[in-house]
Amino acid sequence: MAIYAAPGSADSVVTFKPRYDHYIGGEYVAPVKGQYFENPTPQTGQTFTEVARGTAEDIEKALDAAHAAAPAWGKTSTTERANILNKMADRIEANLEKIAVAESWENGKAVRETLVADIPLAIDHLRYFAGSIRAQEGHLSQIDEDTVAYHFQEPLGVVGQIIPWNFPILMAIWKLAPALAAGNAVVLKPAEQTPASIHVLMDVVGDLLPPGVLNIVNGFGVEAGKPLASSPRIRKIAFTGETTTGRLISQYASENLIPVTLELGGKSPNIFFDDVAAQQDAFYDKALEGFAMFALNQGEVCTCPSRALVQGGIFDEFVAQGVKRAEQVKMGNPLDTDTMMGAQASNDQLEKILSYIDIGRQEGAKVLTGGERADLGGDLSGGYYVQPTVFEGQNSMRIFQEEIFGPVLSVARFSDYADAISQANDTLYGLGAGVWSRDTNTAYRAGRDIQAGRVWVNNYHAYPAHAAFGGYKQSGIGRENHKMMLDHYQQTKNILQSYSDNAL
Ligand code: TXE
Repeated sequence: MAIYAAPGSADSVVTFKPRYDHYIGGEYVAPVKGQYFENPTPQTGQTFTEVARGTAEDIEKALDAAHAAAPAWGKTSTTERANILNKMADRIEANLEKIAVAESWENGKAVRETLVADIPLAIDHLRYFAGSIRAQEGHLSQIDEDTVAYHFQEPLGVVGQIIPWNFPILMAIWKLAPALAAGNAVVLKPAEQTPASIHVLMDVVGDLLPPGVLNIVNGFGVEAGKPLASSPRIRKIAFTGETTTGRLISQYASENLIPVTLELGGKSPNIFFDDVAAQQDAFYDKALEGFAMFALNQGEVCTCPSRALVQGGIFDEFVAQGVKRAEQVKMGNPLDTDTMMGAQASNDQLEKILSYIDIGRQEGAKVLTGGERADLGGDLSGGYYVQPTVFEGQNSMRIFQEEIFGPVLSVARFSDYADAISQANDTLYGLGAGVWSRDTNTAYRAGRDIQAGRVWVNNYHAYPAHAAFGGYKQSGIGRENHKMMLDHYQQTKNILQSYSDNAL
């Protein structure tokens, strides 16, 4: 049993169990095959707990529990469901520090972000969907004098959700809040890199939901994720992860003819027009901060602004100052509240990032800063740390085209508006983008011309619950956040009623 505390109050002490089972039907259930896997912290590389290694048999058990719970849960009033979601939000808020520390310990991300972003956003998301479901109104069509078409939103029933490791709690809540608000029962599989913090969350909120409404099966992608996503017993699958995995999920779903929502990879352009440097003022400073945002969450964000496109007139000076800003990103122990960038989430991810840094060098891109694994000394020597790295190169290079998912920025120059849009759209992906300009017409036009589901104008990396989020092109299908997401977890029942006794 391990206890870890962040600097702060006694509330931040987390006690991880030595072993986590699956959470099925409101209780912890050992895996049918009796196997467990080790879970290391990226901070030091040391194992701190072991976790049930789920298989198809465990998924079946969870689906049994979900099917038993779904009919009654789907018939609860929207007020009742909203109250439960609000209570979940309140409990998380009361345990915010503990959950933030757990996530930071397990994922390697800086606790100052989990404290002010990941967990508060999760809380707000629950409250937003508690409000949205109560505000949802049906539609009525007046067909003729005696005939009315009613439209009811009904839950889908039992749904599957598979999430990644980069925002373990927030990704879970992004998917759970609308699914539960809409009246579905859920089987969720967390990423194998970050299963424990979800169980810290379940210890806090699990008792608020009727048993079986929310079930968590741990395990690996092919062993536990595939049997869930390909099960004929789910009515929808929601997935966040790599684009190649998303393609598989889509294939499984097509066998069962169920809807699928996919939130996949990205290679987001961050475009800085010449007028940004018209004055060295607060706006300019904000733009420099936007440039350095590639290091947020160690670059492990699907919308990481990993390609900076900077106009020729300001390129040299702006990039030099942006690099200085990146060098001020303080790396360190993720549990120190002044650390801005912590450890990569896993050894695999560390190796992937380092291999892309090699690829960048081999392609002839110039390293402007960073470019190495970081050894933070002491206990942290075995941790998965990488220096924030900036390359200068061309958009055709692999480091501009392939998702690295680390603190690695690739910078290229553009000449004019058309060139900016052409380079920005020269990618398989279309998840996020940034546009920085003092000229509102240029900024607006760029926002419309970029093929991406989310374009931040004069800001970046904001994720309010009521702004739709999702991908164009190979970055995904469907949207998350915003009340429009309820549509992904509901089906429409139309009752076409005649109020006339006249013959047909
Ligand atoms: O992703 P996977 P990985 C990108 C990022 C990263 C790369 C690999 O570039 O370097 O993907 O990460 C489950 N059937 N993103 O390997 O494999 C898996 O267990 C069912 C971007 O972690 O897609 C985990 O729960 N499920 C991304 C989840 O899918 C399967 C966030 C994600 O794992 C499965 C994460 C299968 N066949 C990584 N195979 C983003 N868009 O934010 C795997 N899984």
